[in-house]
Amino acid sequence: MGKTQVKTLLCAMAGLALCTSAAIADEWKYVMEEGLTDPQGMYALKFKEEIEKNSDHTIKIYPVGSLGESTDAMEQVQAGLLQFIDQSPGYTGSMIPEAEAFLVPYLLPTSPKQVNYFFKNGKAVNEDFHKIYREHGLELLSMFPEGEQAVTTMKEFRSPKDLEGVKIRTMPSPLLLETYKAFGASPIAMGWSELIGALKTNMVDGQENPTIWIEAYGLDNLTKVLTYTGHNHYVTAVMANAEFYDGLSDKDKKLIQDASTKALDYILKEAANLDALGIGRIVRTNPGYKIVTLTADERKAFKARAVQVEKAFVKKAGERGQKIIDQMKADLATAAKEAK
Ligand code: 6CS
Repeated sequence: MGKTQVKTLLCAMAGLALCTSAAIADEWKYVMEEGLTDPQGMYALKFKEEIEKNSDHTIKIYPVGSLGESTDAMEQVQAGLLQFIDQSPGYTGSMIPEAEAFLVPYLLPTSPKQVNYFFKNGKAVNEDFHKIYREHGLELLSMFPEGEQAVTTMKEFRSPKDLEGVKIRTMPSPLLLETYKAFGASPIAMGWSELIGALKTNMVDGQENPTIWIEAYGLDNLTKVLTYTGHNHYVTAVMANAEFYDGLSDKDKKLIQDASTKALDYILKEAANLDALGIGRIVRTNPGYKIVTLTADERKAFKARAVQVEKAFVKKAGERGQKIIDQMKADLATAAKEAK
C-alpha cells in the first residue's frame, strides 16, 4: 500500500475531523537534469505552481547535480524514494530502447510549430509511449522539445568526411553513438557532469545540445563553431513513479494531469523562442564564434546516413520499435498538415 493510501485509511479510521486535505498534504519530490532557469526547470516550476495553487501538497525540486547523474536519479524514482523525474531519451534509452526513437536523426522536422503539434496531439507521444513507460514503472506525464540540436566543434564541418576522427561527446545512448558513427565522427558517450572537463582537456572535440543550453553552460566558449545540421530537436520527458501515481485519489490524479497540461502548454509556447534566445545571447556575448547552418544540399549526405541509424533502432527495439516509428511518422504527417 502506498504512503498516501495508508494516510487516507488512517484518516478514515480516525474520523472525519482529521480528514481535511491539510491532514493528508504531502511533499512530493521532483528531480530533473537541468537548473531552474533551463527549460526543464521552467516546466517544473510551472508544475509546482499549479500543484501548490490547487492543493495542500508541495513539490520539492532537485535540480541537476543535487542527486547524482540522471541515471542515479531514475533508480531513486523507480525505488519510490522520489515521485517525479524529468529525464531525456538520451539517458532513458539504455533502459527503454523504444525511447531512442526520439534520437533517430531527421525524423522530427525543423519547424517548431509542427514539432509542438506533434508533442501536444500525437498518438505516439500521448498513448503509445505512455504504455511503454508504464512497463517500466513510470507514468508518463509530458514530453516536450527544448530546441534544435546544434553541434559545437573546434573546426568547421560541411560533410561526414569533415567529421572523420572528430571526437564527439554524446549522452549515454547507444543510438546516439550509432548516429555520430554514421555521420563520420568518433563518438564518445558520457554523462553531463563529465562534459565540460572533457572539452577542457581535449578528451572530446565537440558535442551536441540545444542552443539555449550551449549558451547557458558556456559550451560556446569551449569550442569554435556551432553548426545547425537540422538532424533533431532535444526532447525530454516528465514522469511519475507509477505505483505512487496509482495509489493517489482520483482528485490528486486529476490535479497532477491538470498541472502537467498547464506546464506542457507553457513550455511549448516558450520552446518556440528558445533557439532565438540562445543564439541571440551567443552572438552578443561571443561575437567571434562561428555559426554555420548547413544548406539543404549539405544536409543530404547526413540524411542519407540517417537511414542506417533508423535501421539500427528497429533492429534493437524490434517490432514494437518499428510500430512506434511508423506511428510517429503518421503523427508528423498530420502535424505537417495541421500546423503550417
Ligand atoms: O547534454 C546533456 O547531458 C544535457 N543536455 C540537456 C539539454 N539537458 C540535460 C542533459 O543532461
